[in-house]
Amino acid sequence: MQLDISKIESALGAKVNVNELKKTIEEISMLYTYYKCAILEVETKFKVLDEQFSMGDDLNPISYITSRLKSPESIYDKLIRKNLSLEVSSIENNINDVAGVKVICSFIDDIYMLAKCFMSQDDIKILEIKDYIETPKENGYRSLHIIVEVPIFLQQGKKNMKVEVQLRTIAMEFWADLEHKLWYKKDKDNKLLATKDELKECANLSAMLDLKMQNIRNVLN
Ligand code: 0O2
Repeated sequence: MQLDISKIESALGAKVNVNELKKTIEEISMLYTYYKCAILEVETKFKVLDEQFSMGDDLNPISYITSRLKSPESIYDKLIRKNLSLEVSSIENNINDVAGVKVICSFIDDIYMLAKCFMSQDDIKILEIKDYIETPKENGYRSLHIIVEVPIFLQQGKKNMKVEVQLRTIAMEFWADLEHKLWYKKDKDNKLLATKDELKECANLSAMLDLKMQNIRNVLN
């Protein structure tokens, strides 16, 4: 990798140790590759479940799956916010959502059915479950978050990596996506607090839509 050291030094306003910098960059790139592999493992698990369920009378429980790797800026913001070490090892130890997989389901019941199947797989270690569907966040955010450790199999052996899986319905995703664009993590003027209430009202409306759809499904089935 070619580094423009003078540019980095002028941005930092200080001299840098080139060898140390190169080593850190290599370590971070390697870590990102591991997280990418972990995402592939988790995505495959959900795709397999989706295929299997689509063989019966039911439609596919999964609408679609997306994944993302947290940006280095966002990782370091979080480490700084939590007053944690900025060493590369601190990323692995302290940040649970570097690798994120989002599973968008048709119905609320599908979320819990898929989560149960996924969590019962014997190579998955569950680290934390946050059920923001049962207990929505104050702003109305709903989603089921499961933080797991999943093994990836490398040339030198097995390595366990953390992945945050978010399961939600299409309606929950619709709301979270727009709220992320409009409000989440943005400093808003107090004058705009009324829009916060309106966003919460929208979250409640979309939750009602989910319940109605689930009821219709229950009746038809
Ligand atoms: P981004 O930009 O999506 O990457 P913790 O990890 O427990 O220290 P954290 O990260 O707040 O604390 O955990 P939580 O509550 O499980 O949230 C993790 C992710 O869920 C967030 O990642 C968002 O993607 C999503 N999320 C949580 N709350 C909200 C919300 O109110 N609105 C929206 N739209 N998304 C939310 P990041 O890293 O915060 O953000």
